Amino acid sequence: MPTAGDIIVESLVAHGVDRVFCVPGESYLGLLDALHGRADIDTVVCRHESGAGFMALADARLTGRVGVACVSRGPGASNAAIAVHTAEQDGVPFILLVGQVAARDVRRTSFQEIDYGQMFGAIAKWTAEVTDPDRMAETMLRAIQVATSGQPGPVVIAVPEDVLTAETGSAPAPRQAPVKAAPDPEDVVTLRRWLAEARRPLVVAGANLDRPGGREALQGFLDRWELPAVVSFRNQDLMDNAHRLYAGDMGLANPPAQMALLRETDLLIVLGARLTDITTQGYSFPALVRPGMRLVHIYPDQTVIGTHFAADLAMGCGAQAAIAALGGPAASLADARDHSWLACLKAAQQAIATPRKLQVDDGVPFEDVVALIGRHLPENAIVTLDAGTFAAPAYRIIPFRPPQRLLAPISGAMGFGIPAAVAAALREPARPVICLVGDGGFLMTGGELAVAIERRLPLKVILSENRIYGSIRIHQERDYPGRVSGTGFANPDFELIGRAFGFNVTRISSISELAGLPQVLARPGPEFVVVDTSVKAILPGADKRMASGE
Ligand SMILES: Cc1ncc(C[n+]2csc(CCOP(=O)(O)OP(=O)(O)O)c2C)c(N)n1
Repeated sequence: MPTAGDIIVESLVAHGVDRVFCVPGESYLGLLDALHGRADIDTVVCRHESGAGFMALADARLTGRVGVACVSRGPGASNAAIAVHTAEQDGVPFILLVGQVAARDVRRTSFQEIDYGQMFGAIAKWTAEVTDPDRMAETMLRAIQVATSGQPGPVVIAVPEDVLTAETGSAPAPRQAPVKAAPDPEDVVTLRRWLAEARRPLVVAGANLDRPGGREALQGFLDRWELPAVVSFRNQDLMDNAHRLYAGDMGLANPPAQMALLRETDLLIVLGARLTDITTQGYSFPALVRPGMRLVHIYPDQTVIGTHFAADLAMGCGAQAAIAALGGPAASLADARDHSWLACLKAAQQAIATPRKLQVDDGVPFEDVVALIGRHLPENAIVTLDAGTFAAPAYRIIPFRPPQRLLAPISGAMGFGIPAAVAAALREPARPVICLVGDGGFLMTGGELAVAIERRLPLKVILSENRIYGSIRIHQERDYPGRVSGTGFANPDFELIGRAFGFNVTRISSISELAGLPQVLARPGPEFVVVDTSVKAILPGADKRMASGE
């Protein structure tokens, strides 16, 4: 008879999961045993539960399936909490499987015991503790369904160690497709009319299009209906940034002139995005509560549309379903659109994307590094970013073009970049994977490069060394000029660290040395590049447009 642990594994496999990320614990030996010897599921052993969780999220974003991490009770689950939060913020389907104390000791304040319902109640979509092995299959079915449907997100399942090893007569959860909702036919007729008559329509394209076929559907929709689009926060890889209809992204602080242009729209179609604080520029675009233009919000979760901004059409369906239903225009739109406005939008985006020429004497402006990478990015590259000010130019300057991918923490979580790169290289071994990371973020999860050694992954890591928590120093200098506190640090020898992890190491200390970077990145093996990054280039006083990349 199968154990509850077997039921977990079989249910995951039935839903297409072929890889899980773990840090082991004695609390879930039964699950590890169920994974033993399975050819259909790869168990990736990580060094920190945050790394395991971030890897699961990056993997989920690349596969479109649920990401899975397995961790031990108390300490393991606590380390993994950042991935649960990031899955919630980034809208990524994620299951965190936690070994729990033995069933008889639950709620006795036992060693390493936590009530996960309380711990994760505010950030997980659902949390369950399974006390009956016969309910394991049902729990897995619900976990996968909740994690993948509507607004995808995190689910936490805790299973006492003795329940994991208990036998059950129940069958594993069979594959069940996520719920799909179709748009209302009357709304489709209305929106087709509005699309045909709008002078200055604008699409805000979001993460719901980050799934198989989503990018092609978006581009076709924009082309057919002659619609300019901005992408929601950190979703630059949804469309070709050089396309004439790409109008940029909703970032941490878009320039006022660009925002003034965007506000001229007479039809704002939010397509597969949530209207969160950054995408709405602090709930100012569109205006709370009456948007000031026709607002159409299309999103597969009815609980997040029409909640802050009154929508003229609130369509609770997936972006691709809406695009398919809308078809194409019945007549030419040549006279409908305000072409000078389209041109102004594109010009504004191009101005933002133009690298600045910064003259500094304290190292390399990281913007120069990013600009060079942008010019030489292989057409199938995957770029992973950590959180930090070094990443800010990447969102503006790198001209992403599908199938290139950007994996960045929408939640702003430091420590995401390296694990995401490891997971991406495991999932897409034929594609170049480049990780940009700061010296602060690297030391949070850089240990996961051990997985890259074990799996022989030819990662390219570019580490920005500026010896400060730069993003925070920028805010500090702005708010408390000259009063540096808690934002500087000393570093280990990163070249030695890179070598210790089996990388070929290059240091770039001056702008003249930068020219060799494309050749380094073109080499086949693992490369670790340490850049002596200028601080002067990012602090107030330099042209600091959108400098903070937190
Ligand atoms: C886990 C986590 N801790 C703290 C922060 C706050 N934070 C955002 S950016 C940043 C500094 C990042 O420093 P570094 O990686 O060195 O990059 P830099 O900003 O210097 O380019 C900090 C501390 C965060 N976003 N995530």
